[in-house]
Amino acid sequence: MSKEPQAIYLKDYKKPSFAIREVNLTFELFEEYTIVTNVMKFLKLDNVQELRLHAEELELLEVFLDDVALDQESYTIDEESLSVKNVAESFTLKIVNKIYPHKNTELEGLYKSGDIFCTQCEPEGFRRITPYLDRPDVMSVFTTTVIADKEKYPILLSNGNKHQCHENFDGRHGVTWHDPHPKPSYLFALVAGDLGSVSDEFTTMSGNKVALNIYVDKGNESKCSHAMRSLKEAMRWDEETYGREYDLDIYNIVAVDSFNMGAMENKGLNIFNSAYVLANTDTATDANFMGIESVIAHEYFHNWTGNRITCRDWFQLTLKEGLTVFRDQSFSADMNSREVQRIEDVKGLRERQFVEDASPTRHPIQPKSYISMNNFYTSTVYEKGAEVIRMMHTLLGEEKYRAAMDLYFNTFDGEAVTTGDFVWAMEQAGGIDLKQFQLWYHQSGTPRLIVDEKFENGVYTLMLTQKILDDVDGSKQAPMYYPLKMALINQDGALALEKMLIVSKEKESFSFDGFAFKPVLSINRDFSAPIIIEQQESDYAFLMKYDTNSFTQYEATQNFAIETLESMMQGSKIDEAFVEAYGYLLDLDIDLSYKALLLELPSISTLMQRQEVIDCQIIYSAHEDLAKHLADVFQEKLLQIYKENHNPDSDAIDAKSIAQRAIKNRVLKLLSASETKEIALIAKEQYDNSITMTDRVTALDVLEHTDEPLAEEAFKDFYNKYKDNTLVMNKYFGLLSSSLRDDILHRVKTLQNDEVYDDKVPNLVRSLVGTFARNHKHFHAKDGEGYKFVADKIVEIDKINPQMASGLCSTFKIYDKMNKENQKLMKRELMRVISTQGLSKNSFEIIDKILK
Ligand code: 0A1
Ligand code: ZN
Repeated sequence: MSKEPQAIYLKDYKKPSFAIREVNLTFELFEEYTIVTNVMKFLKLDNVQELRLHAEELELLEVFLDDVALDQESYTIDEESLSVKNVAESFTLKIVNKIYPHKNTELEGLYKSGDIFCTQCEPEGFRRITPYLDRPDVMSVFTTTVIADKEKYPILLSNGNKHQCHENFDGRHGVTWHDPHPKPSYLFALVAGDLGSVSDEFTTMSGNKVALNIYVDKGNESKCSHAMRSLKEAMRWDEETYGREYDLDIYNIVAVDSFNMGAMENKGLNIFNSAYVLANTDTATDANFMGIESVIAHEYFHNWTGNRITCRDWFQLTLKEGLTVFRDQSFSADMNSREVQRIEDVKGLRERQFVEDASPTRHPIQPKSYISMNNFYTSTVYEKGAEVIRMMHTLLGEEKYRAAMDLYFNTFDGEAVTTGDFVWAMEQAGGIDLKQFQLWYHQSGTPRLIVDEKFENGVYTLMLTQKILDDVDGSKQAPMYYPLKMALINQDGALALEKMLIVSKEKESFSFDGFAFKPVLSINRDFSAPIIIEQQESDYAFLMKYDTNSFTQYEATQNFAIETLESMMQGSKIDEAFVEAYGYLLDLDIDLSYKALLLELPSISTLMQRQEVIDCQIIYSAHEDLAKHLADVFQEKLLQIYKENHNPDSDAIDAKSIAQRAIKNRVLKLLSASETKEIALIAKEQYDNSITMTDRVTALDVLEHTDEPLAEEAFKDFYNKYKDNTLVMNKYFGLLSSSLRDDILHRVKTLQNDEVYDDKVPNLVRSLVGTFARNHKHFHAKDGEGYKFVADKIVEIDKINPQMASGLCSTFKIYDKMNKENQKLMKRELMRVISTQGLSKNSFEIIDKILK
């Protein structure tokens, strides 16, 4: 790199010197370029002479200050900005500039996804469209006119309400949109295309009618009904749960195929990765349906938590993201099974966030500095951020939490605020001091709690010690404050007491008396705090039977399996007590989705996280041995569960049908560990006859791991059926690159040449290369070829789309926990990538942290 990229610090935050009272934008879209005319009304807020606007990769055509054309001496341009000298107290600036959307492969700013013009402005994409004060604390009223060829782009959209249509003589037309709600530039959006659409209507609680439209590629209209249903449910839920209603006449959603993330909450015009809109049972799995419901709701909920009240600066990102994730998780829990939702949320947190929090890229949910803000759309900011909101919800209780949210909305509506402002509202309405609690915003790493017990003279004492971690830079951190739900269960299985403790000191103990025998502890019920419990001893088999909390019952099952696997990794034989307990689970008559979770063995990644020095090979072999043993011992029962729940003719997506598919596919996967022809044939039959994508995907996965010729036949069939459907092809690539078979790297390399694959489409990169980099067996192969392949892809993709490339860099973040041999191989590749000429600041930032 020529010059090391510079970090930006929260401590350097300064208020803006100018306000933009209104902005009027005109976009003239052409195939080869776009002309943007930007008229802004400024107001000076403090005593400065110069206005400095953000501007990146823009071709400036004209600048007018209060209608007078400026000569080149009156302003200066550099790589990041446009500065205008000697400006008055209030003035109008008109800027005309040219951009090239069809060459924009970064997918930030205005770009083309296939034939559709679309935008992505969060966090700093707007400055790649036109010069602006591109920071979230500058909020303005936008009026936007989009002009384009009428035949090619009949649909022209922007934020707010439709204001006016314009007909031109030359085959071009235009539409003007007006958004009355002041907003920061990151919420700006524009779409132009020849799109199909599905429409509906929603009447808000105060009787306003809102037009709902989902725009998709023509031919996909029939795949929008689940998204539309989810949107209406979300709108109703936010009214009922938070008293918040929608505030424009129209709510538009547009699905595009090339998108860096899941979706974006632009005011009144959400832009979505098509993977989170389009679904029918032939092409989408049950998990996809759930994902759509949650992302549609997430973006809708942002209208209040993000758009009406936004972030003062990007360090406050968790203000809107943690809160909105908590809201979408609560919504999904209300729509589906509360117990399953909680376990799924925690699983996700541990798989992604705990790994990040143990790595050199760890950061507090409110980071202190960044080089590229794009790198901070992390699981920490989102998922740990949601856990922090959830803890406040737990501490306050439902009623006070709702009062605190009302106070937050009433106090800060229309403003750009900080996480401190949010906590203030929680403290005021909750009547609680959250000073120590606020450390959750500023400290990194997953807190650990060492749990010891004592039982004497009928008194049970719980002794807790917080293990305080240092920050990444070695600085000391302090003990945390959190709610810890616990229960004590009598030896006969009866619940003796249930309590919420407040943990706040480095060392503290809690005593409970009146016990004839030592009770069994159930700790961190509902996962009330996002911490790691270190317990010397526990009776997991007992808790699997008697714990009344669905989360800790699940936890006991996982912990028992982990204990069993870890002793196998040390050379012990399989613990038959675990096998017996697993058999007990098989017989339970409980909700089948929950049962499917109980029967799942801990993931490879869970076991990796617990190793001091990681060696994947030992984990894989213990995992395979245990699965095979369970499959052999319980074959008959598993087959019976499979048969009872296999309904090949049903593609219903109600809770019961989804649960039946979940349990059936769980036992099929477990049975496949025995690698018998019989199971392969069952999977093949499931592939051939089922009518849902959920069943087909599991069948393919099982075949891939059990029977090469049958797998080949099924995959060929799948390819031929779906090669024209990119969303389904993502599954195809994902299945093949997650395979544990020996020749995988070679196959992944070959798949890059498939006519469907394209390095420019983020979903495809994620499903082929991203999945491979998470295939621990092959990524960490001892010949270093896995690392080399991913490093080569990082270098290639970094030139096209730095945000995608830095996502791939993150897969190296367990570098410092790997064994010496793997570390050496990883280092070689990381050094090669970081010394690449012209490497983006996105990739630089991640690799630099890993290597430090
Ligand atoms: N705010 C969106 C996520 C998002 C962030 C950045 C993007 O591009 C760089 C795109 C989307 C959300 O939370 O849904
Ligand atoms: Zn969000």
